[in-house]
Amino acid sequence: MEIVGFAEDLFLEKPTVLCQNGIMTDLGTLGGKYSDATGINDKGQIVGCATTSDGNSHAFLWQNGVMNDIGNLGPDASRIKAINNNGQIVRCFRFPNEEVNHACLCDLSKILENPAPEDINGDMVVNVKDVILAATHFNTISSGNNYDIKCDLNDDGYINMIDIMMIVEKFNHTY
Ligand SMILES: [Ca+2]
Ligand SMILES: [Ca+2]
Repeated sequence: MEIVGFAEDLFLEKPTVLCQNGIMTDLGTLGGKYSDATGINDKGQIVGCATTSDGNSHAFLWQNGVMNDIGNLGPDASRIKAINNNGQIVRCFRFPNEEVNHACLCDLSKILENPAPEDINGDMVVNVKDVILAATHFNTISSGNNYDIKCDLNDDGYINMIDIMMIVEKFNHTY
């Protein structure tokens, strides 16, 4: 049985630990003082969030003894919650001015390939230009005309408000 979570030490620093058969392994952080795991799969891949040396919270993937930074997921409500054996993650996020959490299934390999999918036009900043670009493909499906996979951020074969809101959520983010 494998369990992940954080263990507090005397300095109130909270690195994530992996507990395997009673043995605790410190997974470390991304350079900051805190990390927390939210999911583990049968392959031993672990996802969660950790602070970087500048104090920002980033999502991480831990595998084969190494913690990989997979980017800033935006506001606090945006979190990776789980990972399955196919490397798909459950991501939770909130639309602005809403109290309800939404969840979507995303492909982790795609995030590792392209940590800045919301920057659709590739100019290293997420702004209204990316929203407009996605809006020109609004309400299209993967089997139809005018569909652009770059705009289908949650990869569900349909470009709709969820994809637009995923861009808005990262608004003004620079890479
Ligand atoms: Ca952009
Ligand atoms: Ca979509």
